[in-house]
This record gives sequence, C-alpha cells and structure tokens, in this order.
Amino acid sequence: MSTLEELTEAIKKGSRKDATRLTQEAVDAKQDPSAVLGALTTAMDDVGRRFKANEVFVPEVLIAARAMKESMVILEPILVAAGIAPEHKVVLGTVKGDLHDIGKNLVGMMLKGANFDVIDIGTDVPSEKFIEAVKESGAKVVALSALLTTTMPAMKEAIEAMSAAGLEVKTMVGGAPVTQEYADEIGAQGYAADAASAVEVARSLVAS
Ligand code: B1M
Repeated sequence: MSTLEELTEAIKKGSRKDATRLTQEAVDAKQDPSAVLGALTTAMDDVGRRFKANEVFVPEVLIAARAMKESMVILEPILVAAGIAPEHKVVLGTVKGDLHDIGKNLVGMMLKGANFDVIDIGTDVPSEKFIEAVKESGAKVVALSALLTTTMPAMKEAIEAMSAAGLEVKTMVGGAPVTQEYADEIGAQGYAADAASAVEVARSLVAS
C-alpha cells in the first residue's frame, strides 16, 4: 500500500497518530499537496457514505474528522504555499432562537473534509448576521440548520432577508425536523437529511 493509501485508511479509522505521521511522511517526500489532500477527502467521502448507510455513527465520524483536522495542520501551510485553496466558501449557522450545534458541527466537519472553506457563524444566528457573513466572505452557499419546529420559520426569515438584501446566494437547509417539502416551501435550493448528504448537496449547488 502506498503512503497515501495508508493515509486514507488511517483517517477512515480515525487514527490521529498514524494520520499525522503519514501526512508528514508524504510532505517530507514532496508528494503533490493536492494528492495528499485527495487522500484525506477520499477518506472523509468514504466515512460520509458509511454514515449515510448507517454502517458507522456520529462518534466514528467525529473521530475521523478529528484525525483529518490534525493532518490538515501539517498540510495547510503547504497547500497555501502551493496556492491551492478551497475553491468554494459556505456560510454555516444554526438559525435564530436555536442553540443546537452538534449536527451543524458535523455538517461543517464533513464540508471541510470535502475541501469547502466553511465560515461557521455559530448558533442563534439572526438573519442580519447571515447577510453580514455572506458580504464579508463572498460565499455563494449558505447552509442553515434548525433542530426545533419553533425555529424552522427563522430559516424562511433568513432566506427572505438574504434575497431582500440582493445577495446572489444559494441556500440549503437541514436538521431533524426539516424536510424536502419544507425546503421547497421556503425557497431553499437544497435540503440534506444528514451530514454526508450535505456535502453532495453543497457540491451540486456550487456546480449549478
Ligand atoms: Co434539545 N431538543 N432542546 N437540546 N435536543 C431536541 C432537538 C428534541 C427533539 C428533544 C425532544 O423533545 N425529543 C426537542 C425538539 C422538539 C421539536 O421542536 N421538534 C428539543 C427541545 C424541545 C429542546 C429545548 C426547547 C428544551 C427545553 O429547554 N425545554 C431546548 C431548546 C434550546 C434552544 O435551542 N433554544 C433544548 C436544548 C438542548 C440542549 C442545549 C440541552 C442540547 C443541545 C446541545 C448542543 O447542541 N450543543 C440538546 C440536545 C442535545 C438535543 C437532542 C437530545 C440531540 C440533538 C443532537 O445533537 N443530535 C435532541 C433529541 C434527539 O435528537 N434525540 C433534542 C445529534 C445530531 C448529530 O443530530 O442535530 O439531528 P442532528 O443533526 C443531523 C441531521 O439533522 C443533519 O445532519 C446531522 C448529522 O447527520 N443536519 C443537517 C443538522 N443540521 C443540518 C444542516 C444541513 C444539513 C443537514 O444543511 C444546512
């Protein structure tokens, strides 16, 4: 098995020690930084697929994401030096009135694993803060999470406020009580039921 294949396996298993060692080895051997990044994203794609298929659960995803994060500490300066930056930015937040962030954080980790630049603006986010974050970052996708039926209307408010502010962004929504029907009803362009699907939806939004 090559170093990069071993690296993919280490991330999948969530082995931080092996992941950092193998990333360092690949960097020291002057491997193409985008290929090293590819080894990491391949692993997270696989973890996402298995999470979606209920073959692994939240803890395994968190452990894999943590291993990826540590590898990225080594790889990021090399990517920056090589001029390889994430191509797409996503503003991510849990809407106003809602403090739940475990699912949102998982979505953020999976998006980072897929090489999106994630601007996480936290929980209890009012519409104006989404607008501000889009203006500051130039993100073309906004991802809104809600876990309470009582905060779902805040998604609609945020989407309407961004549209009224003239922002040309695509929006995607998710969270336990949210459905595709609700996403359609409030004019969100994307809906994802879980963190792995969120990556697929974000990819399709930036491609369309
Ligand atoms: Co609260 N809570 N909670 N809670 N809480 C729920 C959501 C609830 C279902 C529990 C219940 O009654 N059975 C219920 C909501 C009922 C409803 O409205 N339908 C509820 C309630 C009522 C409340 C309070 C009102 C309780 C009270 O104070 N009376 C209160 C509200 C506070 C507030 O937000 N203003 C409250 C508070 C809390 C805690 C602070 C104690 C804590 C949150 C801690 C934190 O997040 N840092 C908490 C927790 C932990 C839960 C449960 C137990 C777990 C939620 C969770 O993290 N799940 C939850 C019951 C349950 O789900 N069993 C419950 C794990 C997480 C990985 O899943 O967030 O669904 P989830 O994310 C998934 C998908 O939904 C999706 O991907 C994730 C991974 O696959 N997803 C997205 C999420 N966001 C996405 C965005 C996307 C795409 C996919 O694109 C943008």
